[in-house]
Amino acid sequence: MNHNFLDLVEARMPRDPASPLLETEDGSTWSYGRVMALSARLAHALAAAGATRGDRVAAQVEKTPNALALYLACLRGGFVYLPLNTAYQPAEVAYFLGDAAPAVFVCRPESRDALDPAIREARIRAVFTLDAAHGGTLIDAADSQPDEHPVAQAGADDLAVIIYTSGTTGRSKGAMLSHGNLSSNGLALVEAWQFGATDVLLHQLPLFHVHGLFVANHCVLLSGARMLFHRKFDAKVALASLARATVMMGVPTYYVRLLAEPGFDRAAASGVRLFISGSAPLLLETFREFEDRIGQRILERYGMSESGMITSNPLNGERRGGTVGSPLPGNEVRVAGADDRALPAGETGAIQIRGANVFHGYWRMPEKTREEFTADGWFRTGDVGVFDADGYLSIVGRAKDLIISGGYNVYPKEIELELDVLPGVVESAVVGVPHPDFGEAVVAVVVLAKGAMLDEAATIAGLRTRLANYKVPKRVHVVDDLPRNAMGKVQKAELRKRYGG
Ligand code: MLC
Ligand code: AMP
Repeated sequence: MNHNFLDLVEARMPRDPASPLLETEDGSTWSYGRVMALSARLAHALAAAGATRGDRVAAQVEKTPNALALYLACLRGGFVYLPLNTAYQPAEVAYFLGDAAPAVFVCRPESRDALDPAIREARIRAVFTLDAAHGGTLIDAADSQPDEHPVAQAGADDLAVIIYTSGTTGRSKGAMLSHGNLSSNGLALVEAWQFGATDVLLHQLPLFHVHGLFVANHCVLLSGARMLFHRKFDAKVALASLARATVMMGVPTYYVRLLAEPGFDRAAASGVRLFISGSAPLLLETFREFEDRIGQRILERYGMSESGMITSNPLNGERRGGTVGSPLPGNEVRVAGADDRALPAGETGAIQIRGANVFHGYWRMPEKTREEFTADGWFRTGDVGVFDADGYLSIVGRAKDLIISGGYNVYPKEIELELDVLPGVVESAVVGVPHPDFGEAVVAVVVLAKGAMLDEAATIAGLRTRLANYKVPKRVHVVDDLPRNAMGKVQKAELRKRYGG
């Protein structure tokens, strides 16, 4: 049996290759057959460029049907896909290329020059471009290739994708996901949310993280459905598109922005059977306002890069605001105490998970991987939660020092390391403060050497050249001292309180 995730997709795809898979904003339709044929040509082109089974293929490209086909091409060829956020700056990309050592790198034509030092340093064998339209050297290389390519044989544990997630030490870790991980989670979601061939998903999420790449695409691909495939989220475009959609997925910011549109009402949403939110906490306030205005409850679910989706509110039962529902099939969740033993409902503890969806460790970090699993094999999510008596899980905090801004994760340590090397900075602390649009916003607090000065705007501008835009602090405050507890640890809660206004 072939456990390649694409084999499962092909087995469940509509019989007629002319069936539509996606429609872009300019109205062009891509059928299943067209995307699959392109993925075959791309798989040939990647192999011709030297990629072999298990090699990494890294991509930092705009969201286009070509980018989706590139992902599928990697599955098809047995290559390991490594997607990168388009906001990453060259210094960040250099780390990923150095760490993952891909055989092939695909980038945007306009960033090719800026990335050249990183590409050379990582000694990448083949570099291609993909643009925001339908061109690029990768397409040129694929054009003359055959439309068919077998799906590479894969075991359930064979690596399919590496997703980098930032680390508490400041170094990003590559979460290794297997074909079995993708299949089990994809099937669980199709079942839980009852995706079918008549569904039309409004897909406005970016393609380089678990939410947009897996959750959204896989629900569609495994059910023969189709999607309105938009380059990015825009509330007005979303509002105008809802009449043609049956399901929408998004991070909470999407719903906050939709609710800010006066035209967003019951009539506008009447054709949509399901609104799904995840990647960051959905405020109870947003959940309630949505229900009042639209007459539907947003379905909130919980997941992470290391495991795909973990829990979900029910499609048919009661959707409870402020909770993320109960474990998805094939997936065990426990709330554990300091001794890694399950606590009863009502008690708060560390969320730990086990199941076919859980990843196979961090790329080339066996030590780090060991630390994140308990002795009895459960993965420590770093989230803190509590089950209620009916089995609904609420996430009440995070043991990891993490900020989630507009659905993107920001690890304070990474920003602090950048701040600490600036001239005149003695030390720094980065915290997340409540933000009406992004949920949380990144704010920095720094202590300067005696007599040193800091220009806030220039500091922010400097950080923008080193860090992805969503990681850059919205404000940099200068203080005489950072508040510390008796152990000398910086009291971030105190800083959040002080700068939360
Ligand atoms: C953009 N900006 C942000 C930001 N996104 N600031 C903080 N947090 C963010 N997330 C800033 C830019 O720096 C810029 O600042 C300004 O906003 C406009 O940039 P933009 O690119 O035009 O923004 P916009 O298109 O409005 O993007 C906002 C957004 C986007 C919310 C639509 O961030 C988004 O799509 N987020 C989704 C993230 C996601 O898919 N997460 C899933 C991870 S998977 P300036 O100063 O230059 O104007 C995961 C697992 C799971 O977590 O469970 O799903
Ligand atoms: P990532 O590393 O990008 O995969 O982000 C995973 C993290 O996002 C989880 O560990 C949670 O902290 C957070 N997260 C995802 N979904 C939710 C949700 N519905 N509510 C609260 N936090 C969430």
